[in-house]
Amino acid sequence: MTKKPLGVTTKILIGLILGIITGIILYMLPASGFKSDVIINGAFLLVGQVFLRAIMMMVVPLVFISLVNGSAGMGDVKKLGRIGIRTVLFYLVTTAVAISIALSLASIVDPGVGLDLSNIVTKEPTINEGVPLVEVLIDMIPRNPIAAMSDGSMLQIIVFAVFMGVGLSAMGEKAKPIVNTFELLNDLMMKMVGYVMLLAPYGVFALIARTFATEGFDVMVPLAKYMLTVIAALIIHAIVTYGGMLKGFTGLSPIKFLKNFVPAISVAFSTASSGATLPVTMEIAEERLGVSKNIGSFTLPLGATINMDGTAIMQGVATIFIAQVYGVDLSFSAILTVILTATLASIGTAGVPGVGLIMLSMVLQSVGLPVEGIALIMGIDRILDMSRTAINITGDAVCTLIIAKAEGEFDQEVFDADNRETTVA
Ligand code: DAS
Repeated sequence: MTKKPLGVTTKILIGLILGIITGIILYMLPASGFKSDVIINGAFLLVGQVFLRAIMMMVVPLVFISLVNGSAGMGDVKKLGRIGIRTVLFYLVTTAVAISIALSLASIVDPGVGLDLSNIVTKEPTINEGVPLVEVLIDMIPRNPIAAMSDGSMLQIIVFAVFMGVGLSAMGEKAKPIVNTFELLNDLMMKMVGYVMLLAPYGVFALIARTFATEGFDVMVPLAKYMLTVIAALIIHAIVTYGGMLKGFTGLSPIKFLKNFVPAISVAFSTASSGATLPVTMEIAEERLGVSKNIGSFTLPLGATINMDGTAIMQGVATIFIAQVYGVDLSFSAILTVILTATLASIGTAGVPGVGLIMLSMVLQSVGLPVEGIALIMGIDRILDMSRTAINITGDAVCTLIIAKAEGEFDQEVFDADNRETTVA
């Protein structure tokens, strides 16, 4: 019997595991020109960045085309409005739950108590004054949709594409040629994403191996309690909140969801970017989770931008950690302010590496904590960024699945299918 070739999903998982092992081995090997120049900053940098750019290249055209296609295909504006409100509500509530879990866990663990951080190498933190919510809402309307696309302003692209889709669906039969064209273009985008996915196993390996080979593990020791508290809160949120929501709202198996969603989680972990992972998240949602194109093309780009539960968790733990290091006792109203600020802060931030740490300065300022505290945790943030990005996109997919099922735009057969690989080439 001929051996079934390994599918892309399995290869990505192998790439992830081998990447971690290779990176740690390289980290332990003595420093040498060959190791750093040829392997880490040569081969791994090249393969990792080529893969990262290839998926980034797909984000704007895929989001624009799939959103026009999805909102035009939605049929009526009332349904679009209902789905929009449900989606935003789900995202905001899960983010508030996420940061509440983080604050509670951090208040029990006390990661910042009794720490001598004088030997931590501190870098200048990036200060984010934050943008008032009103300005964030106004800024969602693009002055120039082409400029929004060239800048990759996701919320502005979403607003313009949905508006265009609503116009197309209101035009009825007359717009059929344009709607058909967008349907074909959407299929083309998915085909191109499939080709890019062929690179994923190698790209994931190279990105992970390079990160682990260059990460300063010795700096992690004094911050181990902080890191473990963030990771524990991420895991609790994934199991309790997402697992509970999935089981409660849809009756679907969280384990089966996880098995279907592994490729997207692997790409999110290796790239530390929800935005870069978006093409993979959208393809997996449609081809392995059974979510209809119309729903996924609307809720996932929105989620990649405004839904960052993992980020909110880091911000919650970091706020308690920094307050404890500086000996500040946060009042209950300050804790509520942190929950509100971090939830709102996640709305306007694009899903790119390190954005959560920049937004943390806004959260700290809201409760009068010294922003310099960010410098204490910057050195070890990369590994946490990768982990929380994986949670960010998982939250997007769980909310999308719940809404798709509620709207009758879900294919149980696709979700239940076994041993299927995402279509490539
Ligand atoms: N890396 C961000 C993302 O892409 C998350 C973060 O920085 O907190 O979701």
